[in-house]
Amino acid sequence: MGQTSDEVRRAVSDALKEHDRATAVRIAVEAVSSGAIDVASLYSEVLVPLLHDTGEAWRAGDTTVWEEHLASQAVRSIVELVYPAVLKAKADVPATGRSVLLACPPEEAHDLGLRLVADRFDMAGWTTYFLGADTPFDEVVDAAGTLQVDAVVLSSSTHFHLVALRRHVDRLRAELPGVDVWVGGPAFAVARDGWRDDEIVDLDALLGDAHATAEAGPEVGAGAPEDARAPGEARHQEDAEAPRGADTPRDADTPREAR
Ligand code: B12
Repeated sequence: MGQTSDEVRRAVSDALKEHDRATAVRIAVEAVSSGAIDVASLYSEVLVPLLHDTGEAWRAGDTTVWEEHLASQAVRSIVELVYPAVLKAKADVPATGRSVLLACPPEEAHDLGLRLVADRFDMAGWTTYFLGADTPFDEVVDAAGTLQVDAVVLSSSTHFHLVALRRHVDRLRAELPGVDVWVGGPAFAVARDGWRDDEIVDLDALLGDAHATAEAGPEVGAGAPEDARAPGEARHQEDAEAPRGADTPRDADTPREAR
């Protein structure tokens, strides 16, 4: 009987408490390569709780900033080492035909969370471009244009960056008509108002929708409602009709060129 995710999490956490990065990484990677747990469980039941516990221990003064760095760097090694398993999971699902660029705004160093989100988009059949921490505005615009992406996803962990992020998102929308611009991350847990049109509240639903469309084929996305909507106009039309929830942004499942 393979290890449970709880047992893996405890073993990785114990190794990190001993500052033993090699053992922590080996246990996590072997749990996936042995098939005991899959990548999605490793992320949601092992790595995310482990880093949140690290943050709570730091806030409680039970762990130091250097130990937080050690833990987050060990997690980064694990994430990079299980990437082949992410690509295998991706190969097992139909491609959605959609692409997404993922980045953290300027001065935001917390990109581990977004890195996990990028893998989730990959495993749901999207083409992903991960730019990571502290990405200048103009570089996001240039990349989005050059790569012809359908969506841009920004992550923020520190709420003191949200004012700048608001301007950032509005400028991106103006510069990238027809491209979805979505946000997410821990910073929104404390400041959700004002981000209803932007925040992905339910990533499963968004990825599920795109997945359903890919499986059912183009006729689901294309056709009925779209005909009446031109890029950009769609957004305004819907605002008029009903309050817009970004849980599953409505045109998430329609490739940009089909809008
Ligand atoms: C690791 C860490 C760091 C690392 C970052 C490593 C890296 N490259 O990512 C380092 C050491 C660099 C760092 C620095 C700092 N940090 Co720090 N950091 C943390 C810590 C411990 C863990 C964060 C993490 O990786 N969590 C694990 C990931 C997987 O979870 P996550 O980020 O929540 O992401 C998940 C979801 O939110 C979601 N998600 C994330 N992004 C998105 C985007 C979308 C679109 C969607 C749908 C979902 C989504 O999916 C992820 C997986 O489930 C947190 C504590 C905590 N409780 O989280 C503090 C924390 C985030 N840091 C904090 C602070 C204050 C700082 C510093 C200012 C400290 C300092 N004085 O230097 C600096 C700021 C640097 C900067 N300019 O940004 C505070 C933020 C407080 C606030 N709300 O503003 C926290 C909460 C600690 C605390 N308890 O106060 N930090």
